[in-house]
Amino acid sequence: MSGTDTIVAADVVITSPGRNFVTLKITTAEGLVGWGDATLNGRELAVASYLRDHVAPLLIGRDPARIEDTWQYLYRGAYWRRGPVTMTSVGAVDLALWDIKGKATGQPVYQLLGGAVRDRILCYTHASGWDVPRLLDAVDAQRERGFRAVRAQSGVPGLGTVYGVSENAPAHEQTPGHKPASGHEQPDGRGPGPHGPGPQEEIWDTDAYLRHAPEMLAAVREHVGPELKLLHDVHHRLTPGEAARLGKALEAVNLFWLEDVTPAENQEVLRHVRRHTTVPLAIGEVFNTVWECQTLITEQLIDFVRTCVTHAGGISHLRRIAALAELWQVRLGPHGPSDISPVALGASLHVGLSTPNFAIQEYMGYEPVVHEVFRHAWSYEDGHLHPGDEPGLGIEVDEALAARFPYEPAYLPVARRRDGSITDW
Ligand code: KDG
Ligand code: MG
Repeated sequence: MSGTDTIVAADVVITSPGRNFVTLKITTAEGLVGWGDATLNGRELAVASYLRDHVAPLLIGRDPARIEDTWQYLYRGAYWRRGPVTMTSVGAVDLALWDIKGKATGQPVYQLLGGAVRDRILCYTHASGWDVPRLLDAVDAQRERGFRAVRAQSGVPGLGTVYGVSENAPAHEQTPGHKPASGHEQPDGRGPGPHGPGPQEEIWDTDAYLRHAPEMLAAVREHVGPELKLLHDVHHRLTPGEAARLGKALEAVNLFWLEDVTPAENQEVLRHVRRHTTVPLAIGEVFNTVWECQTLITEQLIDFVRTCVTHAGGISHLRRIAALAELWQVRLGPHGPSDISPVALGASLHVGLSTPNFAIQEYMGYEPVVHEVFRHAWSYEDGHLHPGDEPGLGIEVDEALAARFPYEPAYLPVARRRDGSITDW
């Protein structure tokens, strides 16, 4: 890179090949193009506007090589800091600038981050089943695809859809991002909200879940034997006491991690959970900065930090979180659901290949058309991912194909307790 290149355009591409993705495209005077993911499931247009209306004008004329300075400019310079919309926008710019730096130097981004510290990145995928027999089939199917780590979720007896697991849902589900319910229909047993169109709603019953989860996970462990890494996601739904009880009940299952046991805002409660169980805890997919991770890391209240490269300020900031976590033997296991695009997944893999305390990458996979819109050098093989050796992030977006899939309003579902009150998602 000459150091004299400048950013001449910053465009936002919104596409919905089965689900919504927001992508930032930065173009330089020398003709380089960098891509960044800016997808925030269910709030996509807020990030698109933040980028188009508030960030893109500031980027024009800047030196694309000055990644850290641009990060500081958009974060500290904006006065209003943090939060998912801001940090996803900053993350998208950061990814696009690393992509440009890689293309300008002819290097894959992981080389610019210090080079590979491992040959490949362990990943985990999802298996879901309405009941235990169907869950075991789903787990077996993922093992046959080579996965050595599987997140197991099931329906709960007496409840309808539980976090995307419904009687008719495919075992290899996508993360929810449903179109608004019309107000009357009951797709897959889910009810629409009482106030007309909006997110689909599910009923949640903590007691029923706590009766079922230990039995369900013990059945999976017995079925798969000791080696498969098993994970389970609680989606922030328990109180500290309930979380401690669940952790204790799951100790014999030997989980790789138990995720998001309590709502992310109240970090103090993790001290209580830690006092009662040694089950490894993973938290942080909704965190956006190192400051939200600080207490959990420095007090060793978690074992894995789940911050996502695109929602937490990009490669530059995820590396800072990793550096802090390394001091406290906390490892990274970044969020990688189907509602972040293959651009973010690729960026996460460049961090993963070059960061010592990167433990595992979530990998749900994508529908075939998503792989066509976002062509990528990263690849899956035998339970592992690799970012590939193309310059930059190794992603090219087929803009003509992307344009054939216009944005569709979609929401994550909402969960209510049996008495009608809203519970954490
Ligand atoms: O958009 C939210 C989903 O990505 C999230 O709920 C999925 O919990 C999730 C996970 O661990 O992948
Ligand atoms: Mg999760």
